[in-house]
Amino acid sequence: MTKTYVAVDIGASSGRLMLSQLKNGKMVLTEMHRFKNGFTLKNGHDRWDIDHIIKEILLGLQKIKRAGFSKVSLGIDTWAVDYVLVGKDGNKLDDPISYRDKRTTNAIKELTAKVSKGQIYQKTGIQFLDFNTLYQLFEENKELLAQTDKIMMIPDYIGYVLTGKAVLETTNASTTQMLSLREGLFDQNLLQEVNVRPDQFPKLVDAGTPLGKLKREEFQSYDLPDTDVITVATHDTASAVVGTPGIGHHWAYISSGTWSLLGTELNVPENGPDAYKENYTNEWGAYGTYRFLKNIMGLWMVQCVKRDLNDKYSFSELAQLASKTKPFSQFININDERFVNPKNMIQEIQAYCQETGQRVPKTPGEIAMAIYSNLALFYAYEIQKLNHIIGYQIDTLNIVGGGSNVALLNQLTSTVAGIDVYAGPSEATAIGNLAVQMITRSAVANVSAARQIIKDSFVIKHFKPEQGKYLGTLDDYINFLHTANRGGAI
Ligand code: LRH
Repeated sequence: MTKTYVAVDIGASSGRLMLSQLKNGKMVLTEMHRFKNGFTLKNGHDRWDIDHIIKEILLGLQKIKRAGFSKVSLGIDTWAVDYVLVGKDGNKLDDPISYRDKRTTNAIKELTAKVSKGQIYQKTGIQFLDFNTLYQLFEENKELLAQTDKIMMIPDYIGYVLTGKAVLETTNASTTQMLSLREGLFDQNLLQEVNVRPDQFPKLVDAGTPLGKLKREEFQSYDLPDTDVITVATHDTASAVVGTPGIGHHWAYISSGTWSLLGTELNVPENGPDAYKENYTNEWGAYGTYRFLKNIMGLWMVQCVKRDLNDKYSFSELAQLASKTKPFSQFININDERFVNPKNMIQEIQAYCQETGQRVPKTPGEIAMAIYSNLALFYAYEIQKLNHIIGYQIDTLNIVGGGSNVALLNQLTSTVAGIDVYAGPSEATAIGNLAVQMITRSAVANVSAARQIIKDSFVIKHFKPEQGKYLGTLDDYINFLHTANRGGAI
């Protein structure tokens, strides 16, 4: 019987259940369920509604069963760093707080007064983002932490609710900035600094470990398929990298969604002085690889603009309006902290342009173009930095994720970076999630075989640099960033 695989892939703005089967050596993908996600203010913090997410997953599984699939394999991936505190009775103590909550604004400064930044980077090789789990735990309510039996990362918690089995999957665990890069275990000193005991985490497991059966008897109000859950690369970015076709010799990727994660796959981590200076990260990838990358603000800015315009325009309408305006009309450091969670993104962008003496974008098209132009420039600058750190030239950029659908952005990126861009698949995260399940079930041999299947199964568009266009713009942008210290990354 043809095996059926389901990816539960949940991002900061939406979640989906994607169903796949291998047919004639190709991956056939069908979206079975999609739902909105987001955080809301509750008990003084921006929180995720985790019960709602789980309800949507069950509804999606019910649709799958009713579509005639009675037995499936399932993997779960979500965004990184956030966690659920689970009490001794096995229930969550509260809804998880979002990494965009303001509680960690000063945490890096406070914690690194005790353990230096250099030491933390030496130990973990993970970039400094003030929302890393390390800083969230540093700011955690101490009473709750004392009542906590287990700290579970979001996808592990979902797996736990579905199966009753608790694990800590390593691709996601590495984003805590608490694992030792060399030993692969929690760093005891860092745990002590945040008042956490090692036994408060479930046991570490690698991507591709079977977890257990869905407890159908506990969810009797739903009509559910017989489901075997596999712990995949539970960090969405790790799944996206598995799901990247890997076209080119020295290829880089951008997993382009709410965030743009730009980097390359390494077999040996790189946490020397240059990587430290540029705040590059060595997140753990599936099958012993490292995701050497940088977080770039990404389509979050467009998502906020869409929201600020009361959803009057779709993403593709915004891109279309943008394409009618002139690119590079203003320079913006899109990684400026002010864009992490502003009250109103449009006003924040306009204020930034005003303060830096630039033309203020006004229409929806101009605002969207300001974001796309500066994303492209930021990507191009990061590729230069990446080349410098790794000591060889990236020759091809694979853009995957929802952002790979924005042809305008792909073309601008290719031109200002002077590099061939391959765009797609847009569902790389779900595809990587499915690929790890297929490898675990021995239906696919390994990641390179999976990447060949991905190349054969999905539309991948090629963008070439437009010769002679926007000459000098990247240099001007870099100069802009370095004037008045505007180059500081978050
Ligand atoms: C992307 C992502 C990214 C993390 C951020 C918290 O969804 O997982 O890799 O840095 O969310």
